[in-house]
Amino acid sequence: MPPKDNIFEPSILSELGSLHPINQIKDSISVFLSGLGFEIIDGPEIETEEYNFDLLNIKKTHPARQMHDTFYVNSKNHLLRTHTSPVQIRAMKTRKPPFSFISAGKVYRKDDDSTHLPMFHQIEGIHICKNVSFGELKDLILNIVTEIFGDDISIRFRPSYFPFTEPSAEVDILSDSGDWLEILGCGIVNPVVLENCDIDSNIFSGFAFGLGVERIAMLKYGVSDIRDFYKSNLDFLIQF
Ligand code: 2U9
Repeated sequence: MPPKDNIFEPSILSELGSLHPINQIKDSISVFLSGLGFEIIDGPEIETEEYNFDLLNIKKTHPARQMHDTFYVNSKNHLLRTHTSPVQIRAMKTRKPPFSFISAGKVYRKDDDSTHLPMFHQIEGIHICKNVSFGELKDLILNIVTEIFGDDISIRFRPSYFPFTEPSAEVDILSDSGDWLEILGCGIVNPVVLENCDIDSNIFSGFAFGLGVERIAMLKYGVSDIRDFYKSNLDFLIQF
């Protein structure tokens, strides 16, 4: 009788292993942005309400702050970061502009369905300088999206709202079937956020963007269920 789970199955033994597809995409976007001059910064995954919400101009009444959207830790003051933006806030408070940062890593939200998970990965970038323009932001976003999806990709900017950027936009890519699919968000950093970090908004301005790595991976590889990335199913993972 063969063993029930054949651990000597040749295809498993001969595989050297490789980076998880989510880390492959996270790393390749980070390397690309670091080549454009963005400094890669890191920070804690357990945050305070002040750094995760208040300093980003997310008001006390904002729905994202509710218990059923955010994982609070012990007291109500500590939480699992819901985005990597507090990493940039910490860097902005301790450094003098001009600067360009990217933060990449795990974020946590109370979500669980075929397109959302309670843990996912984000990459965010911020560029603070004198006389920053929305045109420069559009050019950078087109470069990022082209790097991920290739030269033939078409994008559009759609007006949106985020408390930490003003004006804000969401960016869509055009799919083969003619549908516009949301890929990332961006905007001009709200002067309130600059002032919260002791940066004079009369002298400096900036742009920022954020993307969900799992969403990019789903669109790039045509994966319809985000949970497939975390089932540890080698037949699925070996494809990347
Ligand atoms: C600071 C100031 C502004 C980062 C930005 C977005 C727009 C955005 C979403 C993409 C998909 C989150 O993972 S997602 O759900 N993000 O749309 N993020 S602008 O703006 C910042 C960041 C840091 C100090």
